[in-house]
Amino acid sequence: MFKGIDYYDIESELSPQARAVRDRARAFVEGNVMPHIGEYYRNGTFPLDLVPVMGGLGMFGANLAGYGLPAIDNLAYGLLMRELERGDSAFRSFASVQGALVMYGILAFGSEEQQRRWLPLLANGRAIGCFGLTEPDHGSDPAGMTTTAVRDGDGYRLTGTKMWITNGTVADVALVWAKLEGQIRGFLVERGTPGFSAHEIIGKLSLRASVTATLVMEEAQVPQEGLLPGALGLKSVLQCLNQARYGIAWGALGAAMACFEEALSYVEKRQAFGRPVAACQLTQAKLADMVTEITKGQLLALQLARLKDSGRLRPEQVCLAKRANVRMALEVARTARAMLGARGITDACQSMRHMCNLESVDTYEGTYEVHTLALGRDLTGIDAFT
Ligand code: TGC
Ligand code: FAD
Repeated sequence: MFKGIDYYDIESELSPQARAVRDRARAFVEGNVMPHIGEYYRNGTFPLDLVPVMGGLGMFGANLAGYGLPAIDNLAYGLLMRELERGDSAFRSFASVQGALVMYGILAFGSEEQQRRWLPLLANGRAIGCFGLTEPDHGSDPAGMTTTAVRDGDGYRLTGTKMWITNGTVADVALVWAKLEGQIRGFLVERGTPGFSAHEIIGKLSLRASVTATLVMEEAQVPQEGLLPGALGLKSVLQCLNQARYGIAWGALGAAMACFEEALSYVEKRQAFGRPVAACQLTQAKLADMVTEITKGQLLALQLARLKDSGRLRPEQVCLAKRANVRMALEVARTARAMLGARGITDACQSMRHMCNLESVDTYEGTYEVHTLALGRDLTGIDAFT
């Protein structure tokens, strides 16, 4: 059973509710993810039969309130994301897209009718959502999107292509961002909508256990009720991204902790030059650095949760944590992979799988560079994006 690493006794800060959420998620990952993840990764599949199970465990939109949603605090939510990503980034990604991007978007910007219809279904995993923002030619700069919506009778016609969309081919509903009369608006596009199709992207060397797709809209016919009335402009998009980035800052810790635990356990047993590899000074230096960086990341995430729960969280603080914790996890995964020697390049170990996944996590939800520039702008007041 995964123990994790808690060098600074963060456990003592956890409420009984947070511990219960963490323990439930840990048991789910131990029982349902770990025995099969090697196979999912190799085959490039996500186990859709686990979606209602995750829904039943309250894993979707867990920190949201209303419509019977769990409304757990953000520390408990962070631990949930951490445990899921300890199994594989694909599971945290699924929960992020479903809860933090789609459900949050509907809750924050949807009509009451949209909320009543979709939130219970998405929460219990009886429906799957995806979030269509990125386009083939506009990733870091979504303001430049070319997908357009035009009014057509009582509804809209959407034309454009969205790319790299998690869950695109398995989603019942896509939250698609498009420009209507020049302004970015959000639309709920249902599976089966005339003019709308989704196509799986194959050949990924990262996040292989997650479904990634292209969404094509050729005058897709979206009824009036599909428009999210409250989503106006890029700011609404970025509000959704903040929620998901918060979860990623926590999730990355799970991947890092899994890699650390795997590397430590291996070097304690593996012999070289007649003694355990753990007895080598260079190995101990690696372990000391890994645990230091993970602990710093944990304290960062802990304070981020406190800021979010007290309503004082600024978007740039989320950028800092997403940027720092994902890059830290990537470094930890690379170091762990090296410590596992040749065995570390096979799927008998998990560190290289986490390492490959984290390359995507470093890129999506704002690349490392985008968050660097967001911080630079916050610190200097000078926009260096262009
Ligand atoms: P900019 O002028 O900076 O901002 C427009 C308006 O938004 C406000 N704002 C924010 N609001 C909330 N949260 C934030 N993080 C915000 N950042 C900015 C800003 O104050 C402004 O408001 P107002 O009232 O003045 O209008 O816009 P910009 O065009 O300069 O772009 C800023 C930039 C580059 C940081 C932004 O475009 C960006 O974040 N780009 C990265 C794109 C990205 O992250 N895409 C993610 C796609 S979804 C995904 O990857 C899912 S992965 C699956 C998974 O999660 O597992
Ligand atoms: P680009 O924006 O083309 O960037 C290319 C490189 O240029 C990057 O290194 C970037 O940092 C750098 N760069 C860009 N601008 C600057 C600058 N001003 N200064 C310095 N460097 C710069 N999107 C969705 O909408 N929904 C999803 O569900 C989703 N899921 C994804 C799942 C996976 C597995 C992946 C890999 C991506 C997913 N994405 C999703 C897309 C993701 O958000 C984008 O890949 C990301 O925003 C970067 O866009 P891009 O790939 O077009 O890179």
